[in-house]
Amino acid sequence: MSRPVLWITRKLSDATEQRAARDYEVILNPEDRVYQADEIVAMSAKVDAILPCHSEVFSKDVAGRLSDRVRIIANHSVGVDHCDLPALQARGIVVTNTPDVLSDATAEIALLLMLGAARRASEGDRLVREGRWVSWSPSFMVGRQTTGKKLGIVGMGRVGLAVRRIVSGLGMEVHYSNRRRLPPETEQGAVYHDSVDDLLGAVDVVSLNCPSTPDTLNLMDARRIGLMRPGAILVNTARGNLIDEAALAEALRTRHLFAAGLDVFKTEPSGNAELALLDNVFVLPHIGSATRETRDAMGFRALDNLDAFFAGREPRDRLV
Ligand code: 8YV
Repeated sequence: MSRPVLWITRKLSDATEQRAARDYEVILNPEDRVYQADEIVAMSAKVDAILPCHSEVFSKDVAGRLSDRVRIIANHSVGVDHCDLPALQARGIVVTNTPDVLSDATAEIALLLMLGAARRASEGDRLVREGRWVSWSPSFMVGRQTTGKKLGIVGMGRVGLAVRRIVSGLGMEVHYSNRRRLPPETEQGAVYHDSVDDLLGAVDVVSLNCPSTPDTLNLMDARRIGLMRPGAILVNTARGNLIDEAALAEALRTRHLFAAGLDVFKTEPSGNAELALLDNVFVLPHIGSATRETRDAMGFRALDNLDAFFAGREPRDRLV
C-alpha cells in the first residue's frame, strides 16, 4: 500500500522530520518559508495530510478551497485560532492539536516574563549592554517583588495549571478564573473567581492562559485593564488577540500598571512598535514552547495523531 503524502509546512525538529520521513512520503520546507493562502490551496492538491504550525492560516476561505484529497490537518500547536474549525469540519477534514506537551515550557516563559517585568529585566539588560550603567545606589532599578504576592491565572487549563506549579516556590497566593470551577483535588486551594472582572482587582499579577476565540478577543480592553490593581503586572503567553495593545500601552505609560511581560502579539512576527518603546515592557518573540525537548514532543504528538488516523483509529487530540 502506498504511503500517505504528508506536507510539513515549516522546518520542524530533526527528530520529527526523520520520524515523519520514515512513515510518510514527506514534503518538507527546508527554507522554512511561510506559505500564503493561495499556495496552501495549491499544495493541498498534492497531499493527504498537512502538519502545519500556527503560521499557516486555514480561514473559512482557505478551508472552502482545499483539495478533497486532504483528510487531516495535524497541527504542531495547542492553539488552533489559525484554523476555522467549523469550516474544516464542514469539509470533512479531521483537525488535531498538541496539548499537554508544551505546558511546562510555556509556564517557564510565563515565569520568566513575570520576573522580567517585575524586576525590570529589559531596562537593566539594555543599560549594561549599552554602557549606560555608570552609577549604583540603593534606589537604583527598584522593582516589584513577587514572592508572597497574589497571582491571578485567567484560564486554568493545562498551561494555567503548569504556571501555578512553577510559581509554587514563590509562595504566591493563586487565584483563577475559568469557564468552570475545578474540582477541589485540582484546585488545591486556589481561589476561584466566577468572572475575569472579579479576579482582576484581587491580584498583583495577571497571567493570561486562555485560548484566543471570538469571545476572548480584546479580553483585556481598557475597561478590564482599569480593573487591575494600580501597580499590577500583566503577563501574556497565550495569544496577542487577548489584549487591546493600545489600551495596554496607555496603562503602562500612565503607570497604572507597573509592567507587562509579553511573548505574543496581535501582529506576528514583528510585535507592537508602541509597546516596544516602553521601558516597563519585557518582550519575547513568541517562544513559549521553543525548547529542544518540547519541539520534539510537539512533533511526535502531531505524528502520533497522524499515525492513529491513518491506522483507522481515533486520533488522541482530535478537535473536529
Ligand atoms: C508554537 C503556540 O510555537 O502551540 C501553540 O499554540 O503558539 C506555540 O507553542 C507554535 O504554534 C508552533 O507551531
